Amino acid sequence: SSLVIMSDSSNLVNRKSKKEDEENAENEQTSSAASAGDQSSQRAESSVKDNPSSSNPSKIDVFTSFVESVGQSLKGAAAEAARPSSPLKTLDLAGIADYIKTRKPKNIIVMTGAGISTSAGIPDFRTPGSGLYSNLAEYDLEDPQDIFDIDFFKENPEPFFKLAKALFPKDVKPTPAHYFVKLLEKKGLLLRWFTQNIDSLEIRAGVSKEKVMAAHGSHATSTCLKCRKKYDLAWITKHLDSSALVPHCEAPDCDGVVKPDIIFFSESLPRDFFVKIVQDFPCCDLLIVMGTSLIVQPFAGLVDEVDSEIPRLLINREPAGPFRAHADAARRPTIPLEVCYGLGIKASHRDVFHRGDCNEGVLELAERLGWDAELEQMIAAGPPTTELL
Ligand code: CNA
Repeated sequence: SSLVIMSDSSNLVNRKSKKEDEENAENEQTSSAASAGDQSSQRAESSVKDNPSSSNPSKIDVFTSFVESVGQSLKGAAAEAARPSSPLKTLDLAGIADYIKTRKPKNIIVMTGAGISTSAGIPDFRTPGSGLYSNLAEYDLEDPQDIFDIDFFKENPEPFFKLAKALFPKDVKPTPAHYFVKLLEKKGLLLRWFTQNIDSLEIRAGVSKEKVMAAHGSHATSTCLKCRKKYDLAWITKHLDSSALVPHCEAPDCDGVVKPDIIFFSESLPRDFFVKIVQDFPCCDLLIVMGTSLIVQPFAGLVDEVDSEIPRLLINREPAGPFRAHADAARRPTIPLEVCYGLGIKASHRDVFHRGDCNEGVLELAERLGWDAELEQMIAAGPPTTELL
């Protein structure tokens, strides 16, 4: 992936991995071979029709339909052979639980977004009504995304700091979904947790710092945009509580604006993020995605970095990214797979979309795995640390 800066894009559905392109190329070869077969059957048909010695049209029809049906069977068999067999018995949480129990993946990658923290009281961006983008009227912005745009921030930081009070609430607690990922780590199954969130709840849930890749930074520290002096969370929180809305640097003769170390649109992502992608994704043996609209790039594109045979699970209130195709195909169960392929709706053999709340989803998965008592114990015990990233 050559994407480096953070951006909001809605063309993810059209983004295809190299592997998928290769698969499609194979499918195209298969279908062109099949259509070559069609052409030869057409040639056979026309040569029979052109033959003046042919006196019985009904025999020609029988022969033509025979050739066509053979062509169709060959085409179907080729498509069947080209379709990889599923690593999952069923495309649901039961199938994922069975995969974990029987195939014993040890390099699980988890990808999360703001939806994993909404039950902790932190609004997400895009949920209609409660999401931050639905509640920006008071900020008088032309585009809601301006509030997280670095160039806009440099000119007018006030809207961001007004919103920061809602984004950085005090005393937030990790959710059951956060503890589920901690449980994966405890069981030695977590390779990495790639998060878009800036709330540090991954660390509060007790997950080791080296297991967490905070792709969009964290509000745990802040930096003066002028002299680069660093400030901690206590310092910025004190400012957010004070009447002076925009925090200014306290270094002598500086007075620069101090910005929390979260990545804004058009800013580069941490170098470590790209290092971790290259290190981790080729080894991933199960991808679990939760609480994200998979719109912000380059993060959203990571779902395509796992091998094409690796199962991918999305737990979310709505379908997102490549899981949309899966949800579409499920809604039209009467359409045969080949027709789905023809429409560009690629029914997946390894994607599971569980529509619903993240907490409810992980609790069901934990129950199916026989981990529910352990998970409930962790939730009841509460955050094991007050540490941040
Ligand atoms: P988003 O675009 O707002 O999408 C959130 C997704 O989660 C939506 O598809 C919702 O339907 C879904 N959702 C919301 N609540 C739940 C729930 N309880 N259970 C299941 N699904 C739910 O947010 P993304 O994370 O995709 O966008 C990336 C942005 C959001 C990143 O840059 C973040 O920094 C930013 N953000 C982070 C936080 C945080 O740190 N908690 C809060 C708000 C925004």
